[in-house]
Amino acid sequence: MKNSLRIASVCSAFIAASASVSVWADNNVNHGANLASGHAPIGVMGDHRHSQGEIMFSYRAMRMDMEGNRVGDERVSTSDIVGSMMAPGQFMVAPTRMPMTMHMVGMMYGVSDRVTLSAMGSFVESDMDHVMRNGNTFRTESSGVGDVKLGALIGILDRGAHKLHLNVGVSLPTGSTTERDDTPAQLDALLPYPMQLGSGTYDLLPGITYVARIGQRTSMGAQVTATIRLDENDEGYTLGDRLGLTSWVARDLSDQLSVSARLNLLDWDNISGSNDQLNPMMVQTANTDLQAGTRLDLSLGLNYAFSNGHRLAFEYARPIDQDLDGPQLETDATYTIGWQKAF
Ligand SMILES: [Cu+2]
Repeated sequence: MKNSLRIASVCSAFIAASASVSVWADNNVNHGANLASGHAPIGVMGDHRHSQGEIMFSYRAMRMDMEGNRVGDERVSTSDIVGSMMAPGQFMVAPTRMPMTMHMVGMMYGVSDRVTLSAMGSFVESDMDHVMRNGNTFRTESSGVGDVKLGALIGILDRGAHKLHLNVGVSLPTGSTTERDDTPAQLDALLPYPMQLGSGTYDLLPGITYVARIGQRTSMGAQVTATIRLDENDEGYTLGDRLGLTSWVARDLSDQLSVSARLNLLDWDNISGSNDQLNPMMVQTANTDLQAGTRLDLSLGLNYAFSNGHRLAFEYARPIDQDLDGPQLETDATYTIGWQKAF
């Protein structure tokens, strides 16, 4: 992790921690769960619990745009990546662009006032555009179901306007790790790691979430989550572990509408092991040592709570800084739109 990112991450943690301490004394009886800001920005998962017997359905669509490459925090051109001849650190092919869309359908159920269970399924669609050393371009595509995530939110503190819960979960390997498509080099070629739909492994999803209300019209929260891979997949590799740290503030403009700002720090490791059908000299996306990175996003969001209980929300995230083991495609923007309804 580069210094600027380390500093930014420490700062965001401190902002969240100091805000938490400063509002600790403020005991607001109105928990504000029905206000627009009673739910976190839509990009945050597992932020709220439900009361006993309550059930919630949700749908989210997340679109991530990646274009252009980086090594560390510096941009590199595709001509630098492919070069004019085979040289160390250069590749036959360079990816130029990858839009990815994930549709997520979720359910939450309050087993008790303290414990909420959750389940989420997803459908993933990705395209990747490439340029070859000779200047020719081509596109590969993959789509299908992603990994299913099961979890529980376990309340550990509920004091007036302050709530703290543990997130425990597991990701099941329902997404494919054997997606194929045609390339100029080979018909029906195995696609590289970022174009696969699942991890292929059972993953542990631990986390901790703090949310609070500050006065009548403001909410805030902070969440730390991790993805820990428990085994090796059938193809012989394990995706890198992931760590996420996020903190947000939301303000109700009316009972229905809130606006939010959020910092989100993500850190992910390289792949261990490898799929020996992929040639790491061909393209960076097939190289297990060029997958790790750290990114800090700033997000702006809107939550709208209809009086009949339906909720709509939108969040737009843009990286402030990213540092990638590269060459690796950089992220330019993430959009999330979602619907929620509790019964
Ligand atoms: Cu819910």
